Amino acid sequence: MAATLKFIHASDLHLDRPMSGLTEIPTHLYEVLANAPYEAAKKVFDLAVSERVDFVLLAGDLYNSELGNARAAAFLLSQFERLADKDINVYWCGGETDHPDRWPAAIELPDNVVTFSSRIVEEVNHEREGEPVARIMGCGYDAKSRRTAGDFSAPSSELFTIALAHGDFDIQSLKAENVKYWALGGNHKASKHDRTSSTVVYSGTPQGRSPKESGAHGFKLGRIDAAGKLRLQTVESDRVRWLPQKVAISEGVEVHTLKKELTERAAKIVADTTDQIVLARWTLATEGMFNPAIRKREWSEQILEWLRDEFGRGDKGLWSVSLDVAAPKQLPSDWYEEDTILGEFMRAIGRYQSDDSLRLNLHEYTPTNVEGTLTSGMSQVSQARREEILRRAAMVGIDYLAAHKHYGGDVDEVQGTETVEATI
Ligand SMILES: [Mn+2]
Repeated sequence: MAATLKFIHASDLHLDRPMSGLTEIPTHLYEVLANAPYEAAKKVFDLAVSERVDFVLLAGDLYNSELGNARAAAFLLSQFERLADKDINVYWCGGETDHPDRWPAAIELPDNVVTFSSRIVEEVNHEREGEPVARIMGCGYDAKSRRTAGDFSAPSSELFTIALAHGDFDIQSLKAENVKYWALGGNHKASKHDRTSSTVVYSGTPQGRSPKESGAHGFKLGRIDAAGKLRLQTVESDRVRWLPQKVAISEGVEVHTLKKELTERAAKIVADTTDQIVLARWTLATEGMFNPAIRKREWSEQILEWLRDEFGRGDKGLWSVSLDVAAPKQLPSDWYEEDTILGEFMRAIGRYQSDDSLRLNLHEYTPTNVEGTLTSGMSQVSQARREEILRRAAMVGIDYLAAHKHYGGDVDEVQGTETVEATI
């Protein structure tokens, strides 16, 4: 059945929020990174025009109205005007950063833009040729009181009813009857939750900004048929994509073997993406006996440079941000027996590794004014996390106390040392 109503749902454009998590930016990526939020957002409006949707739902955090960013406001205005030309409405509810009431007074929003900034839920009908075809219930962001399903309660209607809001909602409570679609913003990761009579959707941000926002990002295209059935499509719009890459290697890996493996992985990344620049953070997780050679900074720097030369320059789409060799699972057992500060340290670590009842008491290292939830979070560490923390702690100590074994001297000589394997 042909769609009788078509809409786009996007949120968290954060036009003026830059990329983070890069310690150095190669010159050929300056412009791509600076423009990525705008390019991603433009895809939202481009699709609205090419699909001739009825309206666009923008669920907050479009830009930061406190910063008074002229480029962001000008961009939004020109996109809104494009949509006005095509008779496409915009329903925009305020988020944490973009109170619609703080839109520059000197620039008038076109008539096709309907804003929701009040903390009270407001209701408008979307009309086509003078006839209402959908009902939109929206409100502004309210940091203090959490909205509940009750705020959106509405009498039953023939009209397809949409709730538009920004915030961290208790999804389980959002089952207000008569609301078919919840167009939510505030979560940068997209998610969809099917409730008995409605669909709750966070569209996510069209462009991930940091390693924490890894993976594909985009927005939603919804189609409602004459029977009122919703079909939802995810549209990828990110120009730059963070993708963590974990590669399993053996401690004794040969560089040419590793390069072969990385080449295969790189080919797969490029094949799996279309026009994105991928920002890869590589972690080499190791198996086997501790090999100091692969933990020399020059070793990982060389591999990183090779990755960048091979796949990252020119118009190639894979930029390797960093390459880390994970803490080893096994260390030479005689280090635990030495009558040195290193030996003392390793024995202390070993006690924590072999006796799970010894608490890490990480909260003792936080400032006293830290919130209670964070403190209690730190006192509850999973087994896997505990092992990882102890391995990393061991590596920090080794960096300071075993520099002569680790980074100094001849690598082959160190490798040749007879050691009994100890699992830590
Ligand atoms: Mn946001």
